Amino acid sequence: MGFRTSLATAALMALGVAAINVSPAVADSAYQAFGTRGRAQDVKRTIDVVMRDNSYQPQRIQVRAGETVRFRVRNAGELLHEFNIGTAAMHQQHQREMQAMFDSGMMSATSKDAMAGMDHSKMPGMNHGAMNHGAMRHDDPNAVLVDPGKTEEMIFKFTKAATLEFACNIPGHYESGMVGKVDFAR
Ligand SMILES: [Cu+2]
Repeated sequence: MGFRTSLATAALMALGVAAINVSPAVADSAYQAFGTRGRAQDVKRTIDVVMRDNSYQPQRIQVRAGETVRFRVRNAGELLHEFNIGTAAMHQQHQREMQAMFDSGMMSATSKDAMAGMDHSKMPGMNHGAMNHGAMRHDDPNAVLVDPGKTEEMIFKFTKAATLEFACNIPGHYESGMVGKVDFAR
């Protein structure tokens, strides 16, 4: 079971919600098939991405195998959005995990940190150390969640060409158009 899946499940149980059986068909570390966390000193190019409700600008990006790219991701919308690079199968799984986090109240439509103000002592069994709420998804080098009005950066190294999409896995957003193509230059 992946890290995020465990968190989502732990949150559901802690909140007394019936645990959803999220059975990951794709491991959370699946990004390692095509990339890894990039180092700032290797960045030669920055790609600016603007997210709105519900679209991306640009809708297509081009990268090279071996390239380290800094993504500067601005959320110009009024809703919470994600910039996540992965295969279609990875996005499908993340959509299930996101749905579980929304259902549990860990996230809301406008904030990745919906539980920040809640009293954690009333949630028995929760691993407070690991539950860094909104920050948890920042552990994934291939994804960043951006609150409305904010800008976040993500440095990713593309190690291998693959069939990839960038997408927002907040419930309903992928379906309404928050998905774009990653092209690999030859
Ligand atoms: Cu979105």
